[in-house]
Amino acid sequence: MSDLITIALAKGRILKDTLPLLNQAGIEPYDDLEKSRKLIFKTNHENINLVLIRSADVPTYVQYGAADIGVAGKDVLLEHGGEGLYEWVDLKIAPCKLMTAGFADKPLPSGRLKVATKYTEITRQYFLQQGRQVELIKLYGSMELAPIVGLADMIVDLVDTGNTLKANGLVPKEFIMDISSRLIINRASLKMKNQAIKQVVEKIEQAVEAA
Ligand code: PRT
Ligand code: MG
Repeated sequence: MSDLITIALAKGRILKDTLPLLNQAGIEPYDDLEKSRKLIFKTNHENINLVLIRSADVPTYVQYGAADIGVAGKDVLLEHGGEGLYEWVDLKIAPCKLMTAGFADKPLPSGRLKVATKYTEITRQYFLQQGRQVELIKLYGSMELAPIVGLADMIVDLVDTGNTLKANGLVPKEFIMDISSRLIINRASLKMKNQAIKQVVEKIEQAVEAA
């Protein structure tokens, strides 16, 4: 009998891109993950379960072994720190860029810049590397509002089409990094359930290559 493998999936836009990969990998949940209100799902593989959680919680589930495998955005992984897990493969899904953004024409203040972001760890690193002093203002969403109401001079956020920035009168400025979702594996699970993990991961890797 094969070890039970739990895969943690992120709700929302990452799930949209993950489902076709899982399908291609031959891992099929019995329910419609995008419609169901359940949090745990059985699949056509008796030893593979899926759990559906908030994107930012995926690394935590995998770190503590509550899930053996997970799908998480690189942004979320960098903020988490990656303790207890391996970043195994780039799934090349849910791609976007992490950028600074602000007003097109407004000159920045000469003193310490105020930067509003959900991504405080990455942002701290970015400005530290550049030797620029900034004041970080942690927000949990709708960063675009911060410059408009004078809370911050600029923001750091994910940009895809640029439509959200544009709709709020902002423009992308400095490119920080490319972001995509990664397959992560609990370190202990990879040792203890090696064969079962490898079987699942190989299926997904093949699906990534075929995509
Ligand atoms: O929304 P909620 O707080 O419930 O959860 P979440 O934001 O964690 O989940 P969700 O579904 O938004 O997925 C977030 C993950 O998807 C991120 O961690 C990224 O890895 C990935 N991703 C890819 C994105 C985007 N593209 C993206 N464009 N996450 C967010 N955005 C947002 C961005 O923050 C901005 O508000 O979309 C807006 C910009 O998009 P454009 O197309 O207008 O530029
Ligand atoms: Mg979101």
